[in-house]
Amino acid sequence: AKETPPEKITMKVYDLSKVTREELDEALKRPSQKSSDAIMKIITPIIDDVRKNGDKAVLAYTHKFERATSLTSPVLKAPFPESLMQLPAETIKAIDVSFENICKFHAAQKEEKPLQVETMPGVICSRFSRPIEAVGLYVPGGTAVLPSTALMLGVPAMVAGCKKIVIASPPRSDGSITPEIVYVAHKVGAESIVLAGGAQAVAAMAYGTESVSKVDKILGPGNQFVTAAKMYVSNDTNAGVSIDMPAGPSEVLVVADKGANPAFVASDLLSQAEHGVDSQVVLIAVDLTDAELAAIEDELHRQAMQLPRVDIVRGSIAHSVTVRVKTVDEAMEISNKYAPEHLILQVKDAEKVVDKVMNAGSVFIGEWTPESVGDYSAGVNHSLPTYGYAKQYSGVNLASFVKHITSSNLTADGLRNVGEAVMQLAKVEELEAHRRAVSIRLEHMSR
Ligand code: HSO
Ligand code: ZN
Repeated sequence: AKETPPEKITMKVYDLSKVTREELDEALKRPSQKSSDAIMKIITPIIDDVRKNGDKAVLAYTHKFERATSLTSPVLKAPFPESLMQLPAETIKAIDVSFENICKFHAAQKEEKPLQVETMPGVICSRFSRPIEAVGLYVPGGTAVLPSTALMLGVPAMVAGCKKIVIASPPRSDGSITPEIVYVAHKVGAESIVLAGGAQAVAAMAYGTESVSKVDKILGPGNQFVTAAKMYVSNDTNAGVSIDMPAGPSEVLVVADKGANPAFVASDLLSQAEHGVDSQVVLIAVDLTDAELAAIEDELHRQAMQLPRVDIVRGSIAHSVTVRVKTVDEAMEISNKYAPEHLILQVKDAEKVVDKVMNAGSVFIGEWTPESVGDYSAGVNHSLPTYGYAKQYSGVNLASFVKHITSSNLTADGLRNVGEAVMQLAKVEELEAHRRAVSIRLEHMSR
């Protein structure tokens, strides 16, 4: 019997000159997320339980959700035994190379010296940074092991000088943690690994338990439960914890013109599509003929069929789109409105097009720069704003692990120079003690 050929894996095509703005907006909508009310109802009791019952509760959830029933402690403290990081030499080498590059790029983000400005003679304002003391880094489990995420969060935390680095990641059902993650934890000098995932891991780090250290900030991607839990704890003043940014499914937007190699374009689209069924990939085809677009579509199908994760790809490609435009300017207008997590420019003079990028998490320039180099090893961070949040958020960077403190330092002359303005505004606000804090000093000087 003849097998029916598999259904062609292909993206829906829109032509900018033939659709209305509304139709285009609708086509480029991110796949909708489950209602946050439903998620909140699930995570709130878990968070409460962990806050009240500490380790016991964390363990119980790990036994239940990860089926890791053999686990007797939710935490692995440093120093981590060598036996837990046995890895092939080529994996060690790959992690080491990536570690070095991420180190270099993030170390370069350090401010050399405090910023200092004399706003008026004798009025000196400064700004300096200090590391956040304790950080919690969430490394998702799920359909793929992600040691690269441990690197992307751990290395900048280490470079920033955070004293306590706690890594949380769901264990495998035998209770163990992937050796790659343990090796990265060891390299960045993590204090501990919390063997838990989901809302329970977030809660344990936000409030602390008998064995999990409480942290000041929680960073890292995760599913909707993790994201909702991060939102919840960051809103709880009793936790006193902040988060990096809201996280959603991963996405890429590729701008390709006639010169782009169809096989390269397809491979970039697929490397994002294989992350999860909820991932979204967008192709903006600049002035391509029907035949040129067909070449990309054929490549996409051909390469997809060879992927072990073809089923996931089918899911994500199902809600992914191609938009045909005439010019790079049109392409960039769409891209800036979409605000992609990753933007790949496979166009002529790609470097020049970067000037037109207004909203994007990270940009990959030219045909020799696939997104995967940034995902792993180039040195840039892969923890980036998704879901359109690239309009207002930066990806994880050195600044994510520090806070800025300002200082003012006035001489007597400085106070003479600025005092009038201060006293007048204090008067307007009817805050007499404020006014006097200046006048008392000015009088003292003239005595
Ligand atoms: N593209 C993902 C990061 C990743 N890729 C991890 C492979 N492993 C989100 O930026
Ligand atoms: Zn990726």
